[in-house]
Amino acid sequence: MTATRTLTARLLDALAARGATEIFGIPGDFALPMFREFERAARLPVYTLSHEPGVGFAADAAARTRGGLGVAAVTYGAGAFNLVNAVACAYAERVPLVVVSGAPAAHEAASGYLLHHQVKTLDSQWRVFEEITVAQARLDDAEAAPRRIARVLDAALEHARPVYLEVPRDMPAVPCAAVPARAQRTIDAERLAACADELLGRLRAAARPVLLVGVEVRRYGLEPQVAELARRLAIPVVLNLMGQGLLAGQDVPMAGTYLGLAGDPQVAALVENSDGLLLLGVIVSDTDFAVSARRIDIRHAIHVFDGDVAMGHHVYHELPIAALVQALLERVAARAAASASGTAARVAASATSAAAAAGATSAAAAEGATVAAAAAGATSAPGAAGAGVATTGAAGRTDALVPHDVALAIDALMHAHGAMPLACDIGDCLFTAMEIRRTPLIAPGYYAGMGYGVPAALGLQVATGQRPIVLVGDGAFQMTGWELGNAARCRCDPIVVVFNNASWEMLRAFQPESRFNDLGRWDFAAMAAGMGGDGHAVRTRDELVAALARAQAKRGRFQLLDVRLEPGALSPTLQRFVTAVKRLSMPRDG
Ligand code: TPW
Ligand code: MG
Repeated sequence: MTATRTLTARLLDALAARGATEIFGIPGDFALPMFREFERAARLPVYTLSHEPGVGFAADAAARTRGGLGVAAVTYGAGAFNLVNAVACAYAERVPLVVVSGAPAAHEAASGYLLHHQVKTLDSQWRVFEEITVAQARLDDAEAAPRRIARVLDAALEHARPVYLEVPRDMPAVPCAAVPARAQRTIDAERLAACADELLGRLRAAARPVLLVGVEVRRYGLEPQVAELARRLAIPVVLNLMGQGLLAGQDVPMAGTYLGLAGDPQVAALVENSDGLLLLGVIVSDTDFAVSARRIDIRHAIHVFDGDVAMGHHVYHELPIAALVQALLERVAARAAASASGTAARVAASATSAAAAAGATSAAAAEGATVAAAAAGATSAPGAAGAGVATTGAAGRTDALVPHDVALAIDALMHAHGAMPLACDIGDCLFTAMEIRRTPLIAPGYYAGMGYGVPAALGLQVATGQRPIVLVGDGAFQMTGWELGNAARCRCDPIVVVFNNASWEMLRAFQPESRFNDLGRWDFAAMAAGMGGDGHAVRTRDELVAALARAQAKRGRFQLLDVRLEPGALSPTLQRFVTAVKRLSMPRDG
């Protein structure tokens, strides 16, 4: 019945055509007609959660992990404003999240009354979202709707950023024509060729080239291509905090994660001493780059980001990263095939010198070495991680659990049972995640908003079918942990590891004298049953290992490990991070 398809059905078709596989949402009276049409159309399943921040984080995680659009549907005012922080995070971290908000109908707007949920003017909400989205449309005209929907959804994918659609409540069921398919952008072939040639020229001229792979590579679905490019270039490959987990499924030698002074010194030397640093889709933020011992000379760096390619003082505008990677692959492959002394071989030769300059044995030798091993100053390969749980212990340490034990135990679990994706919150759990060996990870590593982990895990599992491990602090769990009560309805059974230190420990680390960072000791293990899961209180390393194994074996209910940590026990990575930040950004305090 194509002729009578509604505006909502057309919107759902367009979302599905651009990769969306579900909607997360919470209705309200301005959104009820839209949600009714969601149900009638039965085009994409709707997962309702408890609080709009959770809706936003779940939809964001669905987009991050599956690729394509994530969709968050909310009501006007109270619902949409509750979503603002999650959309801001998606904007900052480049996630194509579609906000679909109900809204008053045109005749209501003309009534002269103040409408409930209205803040200042009826457009206040629009203006707030204008600041944190790259395209907006109000679907108040059935004839214009298909074009507007296409423009907005295509912008989300093109920029990998959130967009905003407002659906007045008299519109969801009106008949509507189909939304045009995604338009292919034309790219200036000459500019692309010039850029790719110049980029390779700079890499070839560098004695110590390094490839730092960033989140855009994931957002544009380029991990296989970039992995192939990295293999052909044969230069050291590193990630940063925000990009942790990238290329996890790819067969690429990885030198490690760049965290400035907080991370592996060899990786830091590699990046900071590079005279040909290719920042491919990297969000260059203070989290990793400001805690460096040596300022990175950005004039020597090549920064591919947000549609632009900057090399020194030279910028190529409007070159999508996908096209650039393709152009590079074409060039490197052709020359490598044509001559043994082509680009790949020459770049490979310089890679060896880069590694030597940095004091590393070779990029290839770093392959397989875990971040955990690097952080612990150990040399164990992943295969030894299991043994590490039982035997690793800092000198003089008691049996009390420390965050790094969680990293070791998760390494061991994955070694025994295969990789699982991580959904991580902000707090020491994120720094501890850097000590876990390569596995896919989602976390707001740059925006750094708390409350992401648990709802993101639901989004991840709904969108991909994979069972995640959540790493979350007690403070962050207090914000959004209750969304676990929706896990069963969403057919999700994450393993949730709560770093329960009765503290906002990361804040305490920066300012130890303040008592306001004390939290009560909440019994999260006891709460799990009330939300439809199983809770396990964990106090020793043996209990941790046993509880993880039990949790892994039990499917169908979420498993919560309430890991009781002593306040003051930090991961080695957070310890170094705090020292570095204090040294660099608060020199007078230190
Ligand atoms: C939405 C500021 C950054 S880290 C932190 C706060 C309050 C403490 C985290 O406590 P938690 O983890 O979860 O117990 P841990 O390991 O430090 O003990 N509000 C938001 N986001 C941020 N980042 C803050 C406040 C913050
Ligand atoms: Mg805490």
